Amino acid sequence: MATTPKFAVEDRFARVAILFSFVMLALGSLFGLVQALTRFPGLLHALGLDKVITPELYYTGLTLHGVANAILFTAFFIMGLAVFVVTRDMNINLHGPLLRLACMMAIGGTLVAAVPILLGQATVLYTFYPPLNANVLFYLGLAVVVVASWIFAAVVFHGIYRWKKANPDKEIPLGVWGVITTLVIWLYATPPLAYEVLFLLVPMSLAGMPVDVLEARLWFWYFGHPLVYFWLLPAVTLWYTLLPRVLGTEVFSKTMAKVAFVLYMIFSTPVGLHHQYVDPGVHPVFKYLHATLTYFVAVPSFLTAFNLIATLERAGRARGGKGLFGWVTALPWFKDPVFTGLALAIIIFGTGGFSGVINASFQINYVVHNTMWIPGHFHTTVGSGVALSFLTASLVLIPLLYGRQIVSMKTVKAAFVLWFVGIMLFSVGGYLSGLAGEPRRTYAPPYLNGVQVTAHLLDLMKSAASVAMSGALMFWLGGALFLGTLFFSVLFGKRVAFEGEVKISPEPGPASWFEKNLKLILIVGVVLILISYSLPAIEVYSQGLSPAPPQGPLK
Ligand code: HEM
Ligand SMILES: [Cu+2]
Repeated sequence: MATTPKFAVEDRFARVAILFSFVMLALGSLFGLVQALTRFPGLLHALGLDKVITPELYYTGLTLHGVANAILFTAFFIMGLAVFVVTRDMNINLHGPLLRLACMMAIGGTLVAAVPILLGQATVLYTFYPPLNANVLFYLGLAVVVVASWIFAAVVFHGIYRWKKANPDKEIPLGVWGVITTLVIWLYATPPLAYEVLFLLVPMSLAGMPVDVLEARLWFWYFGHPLVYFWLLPAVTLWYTLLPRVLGTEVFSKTMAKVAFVLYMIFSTPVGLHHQYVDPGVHPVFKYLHATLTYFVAVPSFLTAFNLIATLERAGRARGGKGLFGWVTALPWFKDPVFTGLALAIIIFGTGGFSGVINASFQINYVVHNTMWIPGHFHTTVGSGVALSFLTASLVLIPLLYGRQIVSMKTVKAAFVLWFVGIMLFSVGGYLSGLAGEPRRTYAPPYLNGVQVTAHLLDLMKSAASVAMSGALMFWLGGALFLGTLFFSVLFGKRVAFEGEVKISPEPGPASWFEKNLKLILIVGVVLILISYSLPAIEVYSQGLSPAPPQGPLK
């Protein structure tokens, strides 16, 4: 089935990982629908679902939604994509048995973690904040997935290292730069998470050991922020490589792209305290340090925006676009679905990026924290900028990896439109209802149970929430249509065969400053992490911990 017999093992890994990731997305998104419906009591009643969608189902579903969509869908797709990019761009084989081991461990760990979630014994949402307590299988399952990801990273780095030894004077292809950046960030981010899970959460779950909330949150968010760049960078890699490919051009500036990757690598990790502005017990000076570093990490995103827009302008002009904006209309907006999907994902991500800069502000964060503003923000970033880019890439990957054609591009385009309009309504509605005070992660928001909020705010909240949730239903429908088409294509699509090589990245030139100084870049990253996290860690540990006993999630 694989396109190139040379990559039989690697392609099998990619096929399994990518298909599994879509199953996770389908499962997780099913509960996105449940969450949206809980905020439409009238509709629930009309559909006779008000007895079915209980608070228990809402919170269990919200846990599954976050874990399956944000952690598992992304991680599995990223592993499949990384293997595809590295094998094709470097023309190398990876260590087959270890790759298989990583795959089996990751899937096994996922299934183990899924059992307690589905049984309602791990309703701790995807941040699994203690003292909320889950069945130990939840923590152990996720720990196995993390160990599998380390084995995976070792396999990929080993392959890249071998290639580099054989080609010391050659530039690392741009797509592989994306893979390296993604995995480096993951390796920077995960050790403290492993510490939290193994030394705090597992003992809490097994032996009822109390856990200090602030200590656990510090290490969770140390991991949690770079996690968002772990999601984003593969999408950025697709924007730098696949987008120009479908337009028949190259990225405007390879050097600027590498600068962006390096800045992401250095600045993604030392910023996690921007999720903890409202947490007491961390000195505001450290929060300001992380806030400042957060603004630095916006720089590579702006570089990416400039680079991509310049690439698009060049492609539009090459197609005959004239004048100031003629190149925009010259682009193949609805002609080439791969272009459509990636371009819409980038536009949606752009809007999410701006709300991210708002979240990062120390003061404004106090207003939006834990309101529906936040789901508005992250469904435009990971929930669309990333998810939609991955789905779009699968239009290319499914024929190449599964040897099947996509059954209907019309359905794909309809799905994109539903998604785009839906997500815009969802995010704008979410921003407004959030500003009016609508809480997130809450079964019964104030407008549903008659809590007194200033009347005009309540009105705003109500109407904005219904806009948001109509958008959620719409983009859920787009996602379902898209995933349905993909599953159908993998199973029943017309068979296609490919001849010849597939390259993801532009032709590499001679080794540049970036290749020669990768070690230095990695060291700078570690030093920044040490500076930004040793100070809050010293504070948290020196002021004395106050462990709290474990709590059931639903009492
Ligand atoms: C496909 C359609 C989707 C719908 C209808 C949907 C809907 C929702 C809604 C309404 C919430 C807020 C729940 C609440 O606070 O009451 C939510 C939370 C969330 N969503 Fe989605 N979503 C979808 C897709 C996605 C995707 C693709 C991702 C990530 C890749 C994602 C990640 C998350 C996360 C991480 C949360 C927060 C969970 C938590 O607070 O623990 N969602 N979603
Ligand atoms: Cu963050």
